Amino acid sequence: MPDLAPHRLLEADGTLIADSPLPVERVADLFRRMVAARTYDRKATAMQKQGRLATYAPFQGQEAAQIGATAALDPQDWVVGTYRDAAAMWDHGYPWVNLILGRTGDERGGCPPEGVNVLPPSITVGAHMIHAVGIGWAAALRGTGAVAMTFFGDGATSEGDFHEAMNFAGVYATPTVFVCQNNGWAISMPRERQTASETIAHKGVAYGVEGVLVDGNDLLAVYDVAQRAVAKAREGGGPTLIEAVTYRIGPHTTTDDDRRYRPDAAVEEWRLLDPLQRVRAYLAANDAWSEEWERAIEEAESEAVEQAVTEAEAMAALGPGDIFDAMYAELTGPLQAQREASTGSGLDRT
Ligand SMILES: Cc1ncc(C[n+]2csc(CCOP(=O)(O)OP(=O)(O)O)c2C)c(N)n1
Repeated sequence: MPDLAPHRLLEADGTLIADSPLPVERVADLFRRMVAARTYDRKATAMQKQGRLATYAPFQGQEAAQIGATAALDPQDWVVGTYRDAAAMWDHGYPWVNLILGRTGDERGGCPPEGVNVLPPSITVGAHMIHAVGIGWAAALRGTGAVAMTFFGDGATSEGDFHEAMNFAGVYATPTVFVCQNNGWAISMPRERQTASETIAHKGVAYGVEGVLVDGNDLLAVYDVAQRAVAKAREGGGPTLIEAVTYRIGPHTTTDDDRRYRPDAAVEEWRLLDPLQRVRAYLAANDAWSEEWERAIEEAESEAVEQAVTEAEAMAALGPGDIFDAMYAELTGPLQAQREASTGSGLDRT
């Protein structure tokens, strides 16, 4: 049975309460990545308001849950996440430009560079966990040693796909690490009404999958449990279900008004548990942080995101014929005819 007290290594004030699984320099590098991710999140939210992105799902408050977990992966491993997992995806190599294209509805966003083992974000809640199990199973059959890590929310654990994925992973002992970011909400549905399970980590019991509860706003604790789960999966020990308890500070997406269903006070309470502030305080206590350094990271990343936006906006728009070329290796007769009809219609802008 999972422990009911979430695993924690860093207190909210940055005090380390047990041995750190990482040296200070490595923690500083992970902090840099968290700052970079938050810079992207802030800019993407602003760009949506300027009408340059369609909708955007902010992940503020969940940086430790995502980057603490992906930090435990090797490049050969896979990340399979959702619309809210841009930090995890980017951290594992998915370029900002692809994420931005995806948010403008441009399908090219879903095609990362060769060798980047990250699937495009799943908008269908829960469906991608099955893919992560399949990827892990394939890796096990091929003996590559790769692990698939999948990210999803508390709401996704009420989907049938979650149960199918967990069941298969348990039976076949696939190298899959399930990372549930319990951020308190599934749009306007609070966690208490989502499931009667005491914790989400407990849901592993029924499938013979080890469940682990962790403070999702504690970078070191998330890394600690993730690296143990990844090592276990790589050695053939099967899947783990990690429940990272965190909070969605922003609205569900830029189309949501969260003030209509949750009190500001709750959000303010969680702001005090900010995952970046915790690591900042820890690094400062170890003489490994300065305001100038953090500002320089923000400026550099802001510039990198600007460049990605310029690149995305400069791309020629897709034409009707492109869907055929992107979807099929070979066109059947009727599809060929449809392609010709669409590109000959004068609508093709390529
Ligand atoms: C199969 C499916 N059902 C419903 C939706 C609509 N929907 C989009 S996000 C969401 C809530 C998901 O909540 P959770 O899994 O907790 O993730 P979070 O958004 O909090 O990160 C819902 C119901 C969807 N995209 N896919």
